[in-house]
Amino acid sequence: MSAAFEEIVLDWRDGVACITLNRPERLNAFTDVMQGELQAALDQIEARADLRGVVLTGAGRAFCAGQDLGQRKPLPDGQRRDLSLGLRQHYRPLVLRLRALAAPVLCLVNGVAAGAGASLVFACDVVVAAESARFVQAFARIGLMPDAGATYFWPRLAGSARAMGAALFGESVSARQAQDWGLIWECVPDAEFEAHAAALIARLAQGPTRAWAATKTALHASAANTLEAQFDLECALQRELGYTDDYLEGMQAFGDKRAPRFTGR
Ligand code: LHQ
Repeated sequence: MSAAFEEIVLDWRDGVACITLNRPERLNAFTDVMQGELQAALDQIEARADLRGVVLTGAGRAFCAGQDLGQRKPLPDGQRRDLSLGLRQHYRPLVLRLRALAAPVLCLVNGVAAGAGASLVFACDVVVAAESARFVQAFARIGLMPDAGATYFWPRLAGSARAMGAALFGESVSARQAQDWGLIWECVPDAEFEAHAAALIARLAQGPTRAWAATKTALHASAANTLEAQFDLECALQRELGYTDDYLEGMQAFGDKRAPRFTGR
């Protein structure tokens, strides 16, 4: 099943929502239309009780070149723009909603991710990049600072020194380097990327979705929590998981020495 949008594609594969940013001629740069469509797609995704996962990727040779700069040109009458408006209206809800989804979000970085495109990647739970992909904190090149969550994600994932160097100098970080830095989970040779992506999507569709949702909640809460608070959170979440069908099935499958057949319930 797929829903009709102009600048993104939303495909459903066995309960996994696959979102493709789809303006390849502009390297999938964000427009207001695309942002509106992403919000509408998230409305549909959040409403699905049978959601097993979400995938975010880009069409063509790029993942996303960040904000479409054609939509942020200087105003004709010499007035300056309030750049916080678009950030609050579009990027903030997008990043926060992806983080809060009750299923894992997989980012398949098929090509270059720049500016806010290289922020959005890290709002996802697991990032897998093709070897030829690269991450560019392009903001300084146009006299801006990293935004859309970049100053939150990059230092937490890669450490302050690397986040600072990448942000100030805006040089490309290769997918291989990103994996070495701990920015992403995995860098995959280009020739294997498509098959690997399909296997991961199938894996999302068959996973213990509620356990994965609880895992992402706990891991995302970790950076701001004390050990005591984190322990309490683990207790609350694991308590819920003890009542799920997937836990029963997992235990049964273990006893039967077979692979579990999780339903995500
Ligand atoms: C583009 C873009 C683009 C439009 C390539 N827009 N056309 C900002 C402001 C306000 C508030 C909210 O927050 C933000 C957040 C941001 O994201 S700011 C940062 C915006 N992004 C950038 O500055 C990145 C600009 N792009 C690039 O640096 C390069 O294009 C990268 C490194 C992504 C890829 O380089 P190449 O592979 O050499 O491709 P290219 O530069 O030749 O681009 C191909 C075409 O895409 C080209 O158009 P053309 O008509 O010449 O074929 C570019 O103009 C267009 N394009 N990015 N963001």
